Amino acid sequence: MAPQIKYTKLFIDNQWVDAVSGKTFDTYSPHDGSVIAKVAEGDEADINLAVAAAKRAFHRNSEWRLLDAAQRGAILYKFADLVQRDVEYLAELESYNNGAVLSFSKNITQSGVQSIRYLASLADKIQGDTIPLSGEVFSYTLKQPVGVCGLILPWNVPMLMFINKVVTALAAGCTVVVKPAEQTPLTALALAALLQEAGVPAGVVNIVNGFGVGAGTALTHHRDVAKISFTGSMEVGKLIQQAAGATNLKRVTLELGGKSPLIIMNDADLNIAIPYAAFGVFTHQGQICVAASRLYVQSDIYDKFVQGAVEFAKQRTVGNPNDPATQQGPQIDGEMMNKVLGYIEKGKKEGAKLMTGGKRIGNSGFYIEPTVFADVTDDMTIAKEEIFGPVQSILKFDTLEEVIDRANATNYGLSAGIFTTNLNTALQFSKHAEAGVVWVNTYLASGPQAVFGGFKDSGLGRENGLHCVDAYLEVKTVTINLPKKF
Ligand code: TXE
Repeated sequence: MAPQIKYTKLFIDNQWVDAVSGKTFDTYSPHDGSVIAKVAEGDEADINLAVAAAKRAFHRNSEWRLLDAAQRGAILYKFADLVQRDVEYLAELESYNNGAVLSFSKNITQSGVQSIRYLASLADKIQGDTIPLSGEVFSYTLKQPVGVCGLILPWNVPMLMFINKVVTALAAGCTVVVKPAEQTPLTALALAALLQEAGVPAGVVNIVNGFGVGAGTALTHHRDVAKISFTGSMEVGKLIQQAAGATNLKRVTLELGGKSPLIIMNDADLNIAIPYAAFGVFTHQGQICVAASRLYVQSDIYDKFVQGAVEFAKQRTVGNPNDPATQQGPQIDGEMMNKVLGYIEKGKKEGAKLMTGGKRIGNSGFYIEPTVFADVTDDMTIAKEEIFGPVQSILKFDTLEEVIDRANATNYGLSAGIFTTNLNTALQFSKHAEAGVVWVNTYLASGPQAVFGGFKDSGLGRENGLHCVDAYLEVKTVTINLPKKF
């Protein structure tokens, strides 16, 4: 049974409101392409109202600003309890709107609860330093919330992205305007209702659904927005940095795409390397920024590995994300499905060997067969561009030296992995991989405690980890004249 959709309006100043224009847009089920709700479509006028509410809520005398840091944390812990209470419903709603397999959504929602608790715990640990300045002065630093933050979300893991960005910003003491992805507005709205129930004061969290050009651009160009945190495509990330530069030098955190290399050495244990390599690229239909989309296999084991990878891909069950037996659901929408199918065609045309898959499944919903290409070379489009689909591209290499250079020969730098039983090889690769995250004999292992973010064009700044609130803080040095040094 489809989960109930309770919220479809904009959430501004703790009120559910229609868009100023009165416009709505359709949101769809990726399973069959049907319209599941009409959602209020915000644009510049609504962003202006939301930013004004967030600015009021950030005033030095506001209820939010006057809370003790520990009280801020307590509200966020309450939010975690409410997400835990509704974990089944939220996971179902997420799957309904973005096509993620239900078991995946359940895991993600549950880890979201863990993330909220971790981030909530940081609220009362924000502290400055005392500074040994020369002369008869006393000097110290204050760390203060940066102000109103614009948080722009993607559609692939909308709830976890909401939690990571919103709870970090709130732990720091900021107020926020969230622009969910146009494909997946529903869980952000459900989470906003839970934040209100947890006791977050009016105006601290505002949600404006809408499109990138419109709501998104209004937010990134608004002078009263002090910071933008964005997860999405590299192209839009660069536009956001430009908007920040063209307006008020907003602080910017960007988590962009990847073209992550996974290296399989001759000495790897193939019983774990083959399943992990598949898990790394096929999880969530390949729609994850750290997807292991360039799989480099050393020459001695290449043929055996390709055979194993193909068998593995063929066994994957694709179908309705709500069916517990399903391992792979649909792509998010028709546009993304066609983009992935276009990459598959390019792979064939440019000479990669299609070993299995390659086609759309049925003509309802946006399903694609788990696809494996062998004999891929570095110059092919499928080895260079982010596909964001269930496509495993296997490349051959001979030496560690060679593969480190080839793995790093990309503008992306989000993640990398290696399977080897040689410690020295693992350490060498981990040191030289140009990536913000490196996995050894595992893949996708993560959590709120682990710093996350990219080198090069994969992003700017970091999320998660003990210091993640720093990205939402300004540091102020205060120096006081002392009549006598002591
Ligand atoms: O991303 P967009 P799309 C990658 C992946 C995918 C590609 C395109 O390769 O195939 O990006 O996906 C908002 N100003 N990733 O088109 O457009 C938009 O409304 C301000 C990687 O969905 O970047 C949405 O809320 N905002 C990725 C968000 O940006 C703008 C996750 C992301 O949309 C805007 C998703 C603008 N000019 C896609 N234009 C990851 N890093 O995990 C759009 N938006």
